[in-house]
Amino acid sequence: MLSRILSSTNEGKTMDLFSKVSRTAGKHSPLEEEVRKLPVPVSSVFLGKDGTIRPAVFRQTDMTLLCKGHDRIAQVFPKTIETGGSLILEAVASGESERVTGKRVAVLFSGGPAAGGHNVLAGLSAVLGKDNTLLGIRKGPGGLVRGDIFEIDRESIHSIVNMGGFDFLGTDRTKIKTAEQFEKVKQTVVNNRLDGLVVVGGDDSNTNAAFIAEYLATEGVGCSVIGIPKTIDGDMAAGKYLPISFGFDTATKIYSELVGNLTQDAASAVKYYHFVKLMGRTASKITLEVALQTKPAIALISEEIAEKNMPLDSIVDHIVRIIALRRFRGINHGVILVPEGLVEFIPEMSRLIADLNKVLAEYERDIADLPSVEHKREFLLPRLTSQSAQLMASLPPALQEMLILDRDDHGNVKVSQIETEKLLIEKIRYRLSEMKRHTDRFFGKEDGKIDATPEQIEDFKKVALSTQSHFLGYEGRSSKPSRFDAAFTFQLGLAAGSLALSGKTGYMAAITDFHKGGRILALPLTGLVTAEMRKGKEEFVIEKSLVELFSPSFKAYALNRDKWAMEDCFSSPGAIQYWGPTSRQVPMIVALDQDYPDFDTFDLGEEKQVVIE
Ligand code: FBP
Repeated sequence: MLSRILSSTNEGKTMDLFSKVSRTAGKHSPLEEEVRKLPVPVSSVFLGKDGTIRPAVFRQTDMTLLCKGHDRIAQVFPKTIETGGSLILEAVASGESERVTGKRVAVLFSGGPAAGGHNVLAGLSAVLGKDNTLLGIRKGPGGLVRGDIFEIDRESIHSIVNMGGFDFLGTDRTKIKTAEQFEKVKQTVVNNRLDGLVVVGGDDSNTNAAFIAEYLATEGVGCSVIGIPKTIDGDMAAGKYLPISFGFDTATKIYSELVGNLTQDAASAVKYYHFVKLMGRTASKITLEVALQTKPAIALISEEIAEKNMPLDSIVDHIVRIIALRRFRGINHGVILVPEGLVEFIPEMSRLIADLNKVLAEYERDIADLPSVEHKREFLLPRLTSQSAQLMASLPPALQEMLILDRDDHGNVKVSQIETEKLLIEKIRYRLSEMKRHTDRFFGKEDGKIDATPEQIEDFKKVALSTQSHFLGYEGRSSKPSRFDAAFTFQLGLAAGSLALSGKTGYMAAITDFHKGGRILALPLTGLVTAEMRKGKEEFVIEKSLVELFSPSFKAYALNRDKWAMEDCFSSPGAIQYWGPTSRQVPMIVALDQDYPDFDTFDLGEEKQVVIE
């Protein structure tokens, strides 16, 4: 083939195209080359009088962040609370104060990738400048324990500005929990003469950061530990002080594009119901954002299902009812959004999972030694409550297997591997066939039944549900960051670097007021901690921020959903924009919940090219 092309009459032109293809290999697509050059805004608190980037100074405010059960938490983190308390800090420009020099700050990624991680490194590098050293820790907290660390040079930073992924450093999900692990962390810090450690992660990773900060302070090691809020799930947030974590905006824009395309395809082909499971682990924030952007026929919100105590059968009834009513209006297609963590919120399932977690924790060793999932199932069933055992036995074998599977290092059920969308499809098919066979049980004027004419019932009997299932998750985590995430992460890097250089410890860098210049804050990590059951035991962890049913974003969905269910009024937001009027959008849930005047213009300071001196 190659020789045929080369011998073509247009040889010169063909060679040109060939060399173009090899030049654009790897991370050098024409779009990426353009995105690398995009300017990133910098808040004035990080700018010196001469316009160069300088560390900001963090001052105490009168805003406090107090966790639930503060007194108990204070016993777990006495050192951190003694030095930092619960007061929030705010960044101000340092003016022309003396430059900090000779400091060594290391950074690691932790947990799942999220768009913008590389700009955090760019921000750290920019604020540390030539006079301090930035080091990278390979493969997450595990790398910190192993001491897998290297010096990051400026050239490398240039190559990753505005680029997606976590591949520059790598990541993992190691939970630092044993005395031996903490001792090894201390060795890494001491051996590498670290003055600062920046942990880029979600709730579990920032829990690690809080415990490391406390440990190092107790051991008298002067290394500041700073967290950065990362996760596509959006659950690492603190209301008005930190409306969202980085990565959420990019991921939801990608999912909204894809779901928007599916709504368009459903209305074009007029034959499928698309069941789309959306990542997000426990919180349904991603599902809510995508629903607001695309207007699907149904979006299940786990937090509402838990609040209403809706068993699986009621969820199935709810979906089937909408499918029937749409059919009466001549609509036999649509898109149904299912949050990844749904199973954990269905009351009977959540009881089963809690029960399983207890038994799995109690018999951890015995279960680990069993050769197959089947053996594990046989071992577990008699040890569960009779209700749980019955439910477990009634579930499809694949789902049973997923529930038995090992938890991650932090004790989370691996919900990304549970095919909830398929479970729902199976149950819905069964319910539809029941409805066709026993129409009088399901249709009629009585409460809870579907009101339909005899003709509609006859027509309903002809429904043949055609479904497609999808899982959108991993494809949203490593994309090039949206303009919002690129700006957000660069400034989080500047903030974390400033905090580390000034020796503050046990804080998380945060930004709020995305619509009016951005306010740069430092939140005490201990103010975010709560007690939670993990692997059947109570543990102190950073509290997940879930969808609140009284929030304006949920209300906006609840007010519109009946219309979206009964009509085909979807919207298709299209691909992420890097230029032009729609490139400056903020997530809808942020704009709604924080009462911004619109979604369209984030403002995070002066527009300035990233300059790494
Ligand atoms: P983080 O909270 O670590 O950012 O992870 C987010 C996430 O993408 C979840 O939405 C998902 O449940 C999980 O990671 C999947 O984990 P894994 O990459 O281990 O399959």
